Amino acid sequence: MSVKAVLALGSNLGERSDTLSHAVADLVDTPRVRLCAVSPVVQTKSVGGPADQPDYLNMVIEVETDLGPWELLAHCQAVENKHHRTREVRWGPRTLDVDIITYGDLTMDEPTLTIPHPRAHERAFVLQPWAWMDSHATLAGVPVGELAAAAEDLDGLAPFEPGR
Ligand code: PH2
Ligand code: MG
Ligand code: MG
Repeated sequence: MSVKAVLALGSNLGERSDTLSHAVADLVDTPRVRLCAVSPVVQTKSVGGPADQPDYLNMVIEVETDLGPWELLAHCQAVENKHHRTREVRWGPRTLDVDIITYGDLTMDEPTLTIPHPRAHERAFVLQPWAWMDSHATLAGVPVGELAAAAEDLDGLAPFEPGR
């Protein structure tokens, strides 16, 4: 059985754009995770965590997978680790963050994995690229474009233009 899942990627340290491209390739470098759609990359002001962090690049992808949710989490963490992700400060700067946003229609709430992602509904850095990728997408029944328009961090988001 396979399921569609939405994954969010973020990077605010190092060669952010290269890291995101390589991470997408790594995430789908197994027959068990297949790429369905890719969002535009956006540059975003950091939300939460220590002040004065570098801006993020963020994007989302849609995949079709026959990994279970825990297997998919382990897979995302393996890709984070490959890109030298460290976990020192909560919401601190990072080379790569890969979060599971949705996994089919599954809802679950465990200490180390909550699906849908518990803050996705209020984060323009997830919702806006998602809406651009899939104009019909909904989260908890609400169009993601509507959620993006209401998100407090929407002002800090701009399409990423490499080399500018
Ligand atoms: N991720 C966080 C905390 N804050 N801010 C932006 N702009 N983009 C992120 O990906 C992000 C964040 C925790 O994962
Ligand atoms: Mg995150
Ligand atoms: Mg994360």
